[in-house]
Amino acid sequence: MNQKIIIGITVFLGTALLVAVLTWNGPVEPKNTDSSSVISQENGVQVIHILARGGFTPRIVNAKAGVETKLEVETKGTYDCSASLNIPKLGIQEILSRTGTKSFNIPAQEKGAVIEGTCAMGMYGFTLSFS
Ligand SMILES: [Cu+2]
Repeated sequence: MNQKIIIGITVFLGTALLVAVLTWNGPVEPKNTDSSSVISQENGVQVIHILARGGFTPRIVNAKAGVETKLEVETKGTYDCSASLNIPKLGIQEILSRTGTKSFNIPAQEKGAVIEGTCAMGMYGFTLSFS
């Protein structure tokens, strides 16, 4: 290989690396489907905690049927439309504050019940399924 080609490849790779570093937005928050980490118990009430920012995390929550449930939706510098929350089945249509946590009571659900939430435009969503 002659020197010009080596220099050319080095410049190319260096530029590619620079572009990659400059355009990287940091680690993507895991859109996990592990429900256990977002469900807790509070005086016999099942508490589900969802983060609304760039969508909803987690997107799928497997919750327990037959118990009173509280849904907490947390916003953390949420400047996208996941702050506009719609849960048609519960009659919820809310604009959440940019940062904070809003709680919604969900009556005990039957086994197999599914509650879906979306942003106002329907591009982001999450599903609570009860079993
Ligand atoms: Cu949206």
